[in-house]
Amino acid sequence: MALVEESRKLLRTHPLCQPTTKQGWPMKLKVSSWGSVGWFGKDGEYSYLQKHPVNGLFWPAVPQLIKECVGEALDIVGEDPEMTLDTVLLNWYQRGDGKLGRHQDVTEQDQTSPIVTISLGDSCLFNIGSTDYRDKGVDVILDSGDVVVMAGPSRLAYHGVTKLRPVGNSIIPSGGRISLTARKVFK
Ligand code: MD3
Ligand code: FE
Repeated sequence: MALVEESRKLLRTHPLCQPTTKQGWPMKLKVSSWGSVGWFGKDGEYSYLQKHPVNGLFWPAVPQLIKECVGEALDIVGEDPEMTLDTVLLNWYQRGDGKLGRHQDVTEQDQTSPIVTISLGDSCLFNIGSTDYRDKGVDVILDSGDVVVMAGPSRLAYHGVTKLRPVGNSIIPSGGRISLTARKVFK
């Protein structure tokens, strides 16, 4: 699958790194990015870095294929398909223990533009609630090829990746899940 090929190409120059939570615990996923900035967590804070946290290289430009997929998704739901993609975060979830605790996406300066995510590889159980953290939310299965657009009030909803579903998938035969999340970070 071409998006997996693009991901593998990114990781040859910009290898996966494991972020830490604000409390300093290693997160159960690894990340890399395309774009002018890339999300990372270290030293007790979450931020957008201009360079890879280990090798210091600037992030590569967002591939045309990803721009096209994201633009088409935005167009389908009636959002601006020309939205600037300041970053595309690649999250890697290992089969077995990959997960992401419940959180709101608030590292961005622009917290009103939509967020678009493409899921690849293993399916996962995803939970989405509301802007009230006490809301238990609903569980949704995200399968390979699913594209989610978080626009309007859902943009600030609490969400998380509960667990992977360890069943064979043909595009990442060794198992695991990749999510590609496109964002406009700057206003
Ligand atoms: C709901 N990623 O990177 S994707 C993240 O599957 C993140 O890798 C998850 O949460 C993943 O921050 C979830 C779907 C998604 C992305 C952004 C959202 C759901 C969202 C923003 C607001 C609400
Ligand atoms: Fe998130």
